[in-house]
Amino acid sequence: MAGRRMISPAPEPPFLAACRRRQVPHTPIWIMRQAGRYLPEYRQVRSQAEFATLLRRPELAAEVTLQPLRRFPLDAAILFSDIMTPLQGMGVDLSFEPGPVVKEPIRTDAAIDGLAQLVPERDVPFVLESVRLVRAGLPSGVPLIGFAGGPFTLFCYLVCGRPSKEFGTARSFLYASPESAERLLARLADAMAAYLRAQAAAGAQALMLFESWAGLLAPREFERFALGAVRRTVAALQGIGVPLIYYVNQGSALMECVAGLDVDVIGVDWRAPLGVLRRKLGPGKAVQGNLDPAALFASPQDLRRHAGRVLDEAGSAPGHIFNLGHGIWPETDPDAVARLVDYVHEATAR
Ligand code: 1CP
Repeated sequence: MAGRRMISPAPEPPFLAACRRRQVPHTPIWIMRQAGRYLPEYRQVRSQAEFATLLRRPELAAEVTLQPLRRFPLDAAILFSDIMTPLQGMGVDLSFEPGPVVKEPIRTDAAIDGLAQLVPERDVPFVLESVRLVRAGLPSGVPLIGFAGGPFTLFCYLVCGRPSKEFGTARSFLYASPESAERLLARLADAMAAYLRAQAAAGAQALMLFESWAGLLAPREFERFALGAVRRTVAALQGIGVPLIYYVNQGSALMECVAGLDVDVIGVDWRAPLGVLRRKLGPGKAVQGNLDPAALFASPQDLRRHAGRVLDEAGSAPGHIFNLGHGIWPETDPDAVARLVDYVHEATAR
């Protein structure tokens, strides 16, 4: 047997194991918007380059993606990009001020049909190059999450043209021109499937859809428009071999609708306890969430208590990924993130 060694396969990273509802050595944690403005090192890079430039320069996008991983023992990285990036690849003229502003909002069939088909390798090669660079720089136990906007969330920005509290123009479009709305949503659904598939081919190890604004919809409109479109994306990704995560902000009233979606993980905001949401989702889904981002402003002792409550609510069944219920705020103290990550790891070590 001289010279021969048994090489046991590397253990599955806790984040991927939790996505698949397997046993984990500790509850994995990552933070929505973990690469961003609350980090001085991000602001440093950002002071040298516009946000739009960061997105298009793979070495900068990769650097910013890796920054939070150097500070905190997070269980996953998320690609630094924006949900609007692939729309630029489809010919949409937009700027970041800092939220996305679309020069000519899309409100007619002619404008919908004028959207170019997205061919990721041709139209957004810099995103795929960023994925490759990040993978090369990440330790093997820390998977990279690729992402796209949920079709309805992209629809909101395209129809309204800019950030909005209620996205009234987009929501009234659903009622005024439902067939046109479905047409635009189908275009977006297909484009995001192609975009996510290309990210996985470039090395992304999980894929997340950010449906930030579908929680504004009534249940029937959510089902018809938002879920209808995301089902189309998910159907086009079946068999892709990496876990799929569907995050729906303000979606606690929609969990029964979402339970039937063919994804591995449902991401949720903080407005309902995880235990209640898990019961509605059933045993076939892992959950990701759901600490209020505001809780990071609590004293260290209280932060542990709030995070502990999320862990208690998640329960002992496998399939919980700790996260905030929405993106971290720019005013957050990075030391609070460090304490949260350590606490979740210590409290759940098995
Ligand atoms: O000035 C700057 O630095 C730009 C601010 C910024 C950043 C840091 C924008 C503009 N986008 C991003 C990065 C970003 N956006 C990431 C990667 C960073 C990470 O997660 O660590 C991701 C995943 C997003 C996703 C995104 N963009 C979403 C979905 C998640 C969510 O928060 O709901 C949405 C809705 C957007 C649109 C967008 N882009 C930028 C802003 C400020 C916004 C929000 C606008 C609004 O409030 O409607």
